[in-house]
Amino acid sequence: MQRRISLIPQPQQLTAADGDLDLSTLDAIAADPELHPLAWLLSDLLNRGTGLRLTVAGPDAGGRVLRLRLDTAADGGDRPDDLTTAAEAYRLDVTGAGVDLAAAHPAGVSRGIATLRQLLPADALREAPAAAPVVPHVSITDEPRLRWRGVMLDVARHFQPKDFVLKMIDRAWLHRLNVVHLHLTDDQGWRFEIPSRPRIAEVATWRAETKIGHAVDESHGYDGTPHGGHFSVSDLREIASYARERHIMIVPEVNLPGHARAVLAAYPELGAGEAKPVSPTFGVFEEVLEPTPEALDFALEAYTAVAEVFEGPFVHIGGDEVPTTQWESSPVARELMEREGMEDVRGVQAWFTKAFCDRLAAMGKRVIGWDEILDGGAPAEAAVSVWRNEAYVKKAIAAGHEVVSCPEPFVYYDHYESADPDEPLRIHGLTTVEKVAGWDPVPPGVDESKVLGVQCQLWSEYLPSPKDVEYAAFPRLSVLAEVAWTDPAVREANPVLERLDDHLERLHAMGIWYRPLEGPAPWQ
Ligand code: TNX
Repeated sequence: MQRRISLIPQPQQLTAADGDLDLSTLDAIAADPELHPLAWLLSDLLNRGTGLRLTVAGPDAGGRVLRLRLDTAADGGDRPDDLTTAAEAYRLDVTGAGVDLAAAHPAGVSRGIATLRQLLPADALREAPAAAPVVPHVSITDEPRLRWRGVMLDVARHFQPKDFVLKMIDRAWLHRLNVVHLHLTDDQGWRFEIPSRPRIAEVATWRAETKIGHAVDESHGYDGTPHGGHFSVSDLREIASYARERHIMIVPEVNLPGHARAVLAAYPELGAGEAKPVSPTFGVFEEVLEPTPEALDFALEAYTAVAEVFEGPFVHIGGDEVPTTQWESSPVARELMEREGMEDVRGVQAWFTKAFCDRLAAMGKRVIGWDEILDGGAPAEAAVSVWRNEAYVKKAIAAGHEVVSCPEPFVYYDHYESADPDEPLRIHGLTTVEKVAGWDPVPPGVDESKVLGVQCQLWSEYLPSPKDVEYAAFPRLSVLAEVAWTDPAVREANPVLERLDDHLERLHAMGIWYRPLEGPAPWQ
């Protein structure tokens, strides 16, 4: 009988053999020069979790080694930066002779390292040398099903510190996700500095207090405590380089022209209405940018700031839930409508969308936006994060866009995890792990080649601290990683829920505040 090897995501092909390899019997990590940064990263991880010290040597090192190599014969795709599944494919062989990890592109080696981390005992994921560096003999051939496998952190509604963002990048990596989308701005806070606009850091990054919950009486439920925080330019750079080392793409989102109340608290002259403070409550607000050259300049400055720091191909322009109320009564917006011959006031958002897309394209970036950008202004090259229903997936594809599928019922992890009344307060909804495990992210009748992938959203209105975010994220994120990576037939043959208990040991070893499968934890 074959031994049981429990990994999440399940690799596409895995053959287990008898025996284990003790990595402490190896002489070195032998790696192609291009792979040395990954080799040192692996060496450091092994050291931290097991105490082992493996030095990094060149590709010609002899003896018994842990080998990382670029396999030029394999097809990594022509444009790895544009996301191809082939660029993330890898082969991993563990035998009595050592470890051989080969891929066409460094991104594939990075995914193979994530698998190798899971082959170690769970305790090797602790931040202390707690486990023996032993891995089972195995042969794995792997490649993701979908090109975009993401998690979105909402650092706007509740700020989350840089160290937590780095941890979440590491966790995304362990799950072979490749995208971390940062929702950097919203009505309740703007979370990165723009040095030429000092009032952002002074005003837009703080709110006087917060109201969580569905209290009917508007005068109740406020916590009376200021909340805020933001990333400096050097924080953003650190996040960018941490992600780059692991071949994780950061997708920065600056949400405009709506969800703009925080920045308009700092610069009310850019808005189409009266000045209001950074919002202490959640929901959809009227405050929008006025379609003036000054507001457009500001937006382009903000997009340029994130586009320069994060070198990935995508910038997210937001674009969701933009009320038109203020534009309806704004003479500037009316004048624009007349000048451009717009019949519908929605055209004002399309005007912004087009300007953002033009500027970002000139910088060599590809735009992605929430599905409201389908209302106009976005060229076919723009990708769409579809958060509403399947009809919008079809609408986006029919208009020539690629989509990232983000439907609320399956990937909004600010939703309840069960109907148990002891669950911590959530925004609404019900998304159990079983529901995630049973999801096929490519709906019938949809052209899979147009689905870039999937992404879970950790909207943080009801998730005030990193622990709350972890509790909401895990283990649903783990299951989603498998949905995104593993082919349907492989998933069917080896149900992810049967591997989840083993995986929770890993989450536990990493100190993650996950939700136990049996129900709400007493510490919540
Ligand atoms: C809808 S999805 C939103 C967010 C909220 C979320 C809460 C989308 C593009 N907009 O602003 O945080 O619902 O679940």
